[in-house]
Amino acid sequence: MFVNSAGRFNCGGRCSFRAVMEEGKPVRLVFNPDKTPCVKQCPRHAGYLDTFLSEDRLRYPMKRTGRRGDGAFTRISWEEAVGIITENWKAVKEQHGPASRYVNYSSGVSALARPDYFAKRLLALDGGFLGKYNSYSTACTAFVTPYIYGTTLTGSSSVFLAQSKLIILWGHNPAETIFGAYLMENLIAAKKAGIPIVVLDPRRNRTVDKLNARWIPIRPGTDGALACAMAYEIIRHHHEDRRFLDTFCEGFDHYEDYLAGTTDGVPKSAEWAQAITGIEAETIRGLALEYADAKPAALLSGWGPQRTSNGEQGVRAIATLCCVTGNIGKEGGSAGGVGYVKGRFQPTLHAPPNPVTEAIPSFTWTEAVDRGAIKMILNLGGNTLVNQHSDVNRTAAILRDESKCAFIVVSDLFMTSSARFADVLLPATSFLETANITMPWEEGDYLLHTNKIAEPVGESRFEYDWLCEVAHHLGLAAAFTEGKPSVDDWLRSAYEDLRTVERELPPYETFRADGGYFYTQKTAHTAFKQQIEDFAHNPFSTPSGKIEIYSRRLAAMAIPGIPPIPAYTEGFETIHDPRITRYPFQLIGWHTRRRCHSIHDNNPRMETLDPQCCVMNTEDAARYGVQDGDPIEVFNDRGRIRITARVTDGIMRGVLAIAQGAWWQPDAEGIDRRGNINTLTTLRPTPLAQGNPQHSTLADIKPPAVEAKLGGFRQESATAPPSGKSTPK
Ligand SMILES: Nc1nc2c(c(=O)[nH]1)N[C@H]1C(S)=C(S)[C@@H](COP(=O)(O)OP(=O)(O)OC[C@H]3O[C@@H](n4cnc5c(=O)[nH]c(N)nc54)[C@H](O)[C@@H]3O)O[C@H]1N2
Ligand SMILES: Nc1nc2c(c(=O)[nH]1)N[C@H]1C(S)=C(S)[C@@H](COP(=O)(O)OP(=O)(O)OC[C@H]3O[C@@H](n4cnc5c(=O)[nH]c(N)nc54)[C@H](O)[C@@H]3O)O[C@H]1N2
Ligand SMILES: [Mo]
Repeated sequence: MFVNSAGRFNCGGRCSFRAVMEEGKPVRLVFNPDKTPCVKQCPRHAGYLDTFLSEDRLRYPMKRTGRRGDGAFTRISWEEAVGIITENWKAVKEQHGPASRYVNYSSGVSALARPDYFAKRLLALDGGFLGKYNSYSTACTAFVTPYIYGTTLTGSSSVFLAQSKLIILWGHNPAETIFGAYLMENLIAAKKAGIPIVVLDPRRNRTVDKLNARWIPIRPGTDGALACAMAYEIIRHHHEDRRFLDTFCEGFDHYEDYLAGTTDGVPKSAEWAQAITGIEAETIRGLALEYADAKPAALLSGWGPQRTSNGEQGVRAIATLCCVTGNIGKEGGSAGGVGYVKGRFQPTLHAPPNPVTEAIPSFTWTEAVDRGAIKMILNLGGNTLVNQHSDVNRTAAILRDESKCAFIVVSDLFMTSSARFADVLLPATSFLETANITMPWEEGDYLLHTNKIAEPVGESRFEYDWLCEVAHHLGLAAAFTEGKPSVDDWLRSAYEDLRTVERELPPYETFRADGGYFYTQKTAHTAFKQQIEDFAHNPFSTPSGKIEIYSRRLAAMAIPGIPPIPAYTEGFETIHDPRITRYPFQLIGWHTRRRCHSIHDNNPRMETLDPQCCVMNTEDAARYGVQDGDPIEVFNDRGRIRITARVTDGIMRGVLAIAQGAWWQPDAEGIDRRGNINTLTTLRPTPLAQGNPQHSTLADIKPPAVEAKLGGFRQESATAPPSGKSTPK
């Protein structure tokens, strides 16, 4: 017996598979790399059954017994859980108003029927909730890209990489981050065809090895300086595309003055950038001219460089470099920016209007709790309540204060660090246990259907089911459900709507039975092709109708650190921060292939692929007397981590790296024993987007000798349950 189904995680891709069933249970999942090639790069799908059917699953609703965050809970019935939620839901609205209710960012259910969608739907019908904008993924780049291009759809289909003469992967690691089901396939094909590939990253990332690419290490947070210097050198050598700049760009002359040093007396030369980026001036000049002369050339940016304290400016400078070389709107070229690709129509569920118009940047919710603006949090299918947010010690302290946030609901599969901060903790069904529809990242001519292939674990329920009961108690059942008693009804209805525009789609029953649909007609899109080929009829969607190198809108905002041109501005927590004397390392993170964010951290099979560690440079390690495999402490004034050192030449001197997503497991002293990087990151937002600058973090390490005196070393294994986990009674 087989059932066709699909993964629905925020993993960079989307996989279709066939579950082999025995006695009504999935025993094996068979993937089809011809259909969703991302499975060739992704080891995580091999861990789906282990992770999601693990003994660690939450099995019944619980309520908190001890202090918030201590992790002591007692078992309750669903009826009681729904009763407590309804009571607090109403009380918070009466005492603090609807705008004090907040649904936290979450990506555990990356599909059409999302728990947070249904929660916001019910809140909107019940007077409203505090809205949010921006994500943890692309806060800086998605916010600033429209200032340049008037849209976030600046990406092109990766199939056109075959036409590139040079590919630059800028802070990009698709061998691990996937970034759409086809990208790595097309990069591998490009490499085989002899197209040179360069990777700019403080770490020698897996993509460098996978593609046998040229690695140029760059100091974290200095990408904007490199882009400025490349533009300067290209112009100085007269290799720029002047016609492109004159025709399509607004205010380039201001930027050119800045590059030449007319305004501040400092030419933004390769030598200038060498001191900032740590890259030899000759290398910078060489790369600049190589990029300018390879026509077309694709400069693809990952989102690592924009998760920094000056992330917005870096994005602007890199996009400008694409203008300087005239690579925009051309097959095999690229435009920079956030890089979302215009794709097919997707199914949607229409949200009722939120009567509350106030919204916060999603990263700043802790600040809103701290000033008393948020009194109820629904954290459904996400771990950003603690683990994936920044400065988890400060976050935990804010959450522990019950005079601030009065009520927290968490719905998850596991006792995560976020789950431990719930007042009511609900067991959710996993993707094996509920149907859904899921869409590929960016490009992809397919749509997948996740089918139910296992019975719900314990008493677990999909969030829609209990929200319907809350709706009933609020007297809003009819409006909330619109006559659709189950999630399947919502899926079918959205699918039928989609079929009116995507006419190739089969009937719903066929789509569901096949686990999705792969369109026979393939799409391929080059961003801004129309603008470049027929500008008179297709202006850019900016106020000037051109690509805005100089932005009047940003000039009017006059935000410190955000000048009107893409000048290099240094953010906070850089090597020029006075705290560098105490915390001499720049700490960055990355998205490891062993996890999807925090998912699979409790899967020991995945741990063997990429054991949680702190990567450091050989020379730095020698100075500190650290050897590969030594236990070390990584710390700053926000927190401490005990972790194993991994010593290598594959990272710049002065830089440490810890993969994001490990489960925060503080011991009695508050020292994290598992290696959650957010123990050390800051809550201070970036200047314009108010986004998460998690790669701008200063830290120091303590070598093993000091560590031994501190009382020995113990790093939690991947299998250990988080401390504080209590067996519900
Ligand atoms: N395996 C796996 N894949 C995933 C995910 C996952 O959790 N696991 N998550 C998915 C999601 S939701 C997202 S948003 C994406 C994230 O995708 P990205 O944000 O692109 O991924 P990161 O690994 O954070 O960063 C990419 C690279 O940037 C480097 N980097 C860090 N700081 C800097 C810097 O200042 N300058 C430069 N030049 N490079 C820097 C890192 O070393 C890393 O190799 O990945 C998606 N894919
Ligand atoms: N330092 C640092 N922090 C980061 C990042 C970084 O690069 N560096 N990356 C950021 C990015 S790009 C993102 S997108 C965020 C991701 O942040 P989150 O969206 O919080 O991602 P996860 O940690 O995967 O959390 C998903 C949760 O959903 C649960 N879950 C899985 N399946 C289901 C289900 O079917 N139902 C329910 N109810 N729950 C389910 C999982 O157990 C897990 O606890 O993290 C951000 N945090
Ligand atoms: Mo993300």
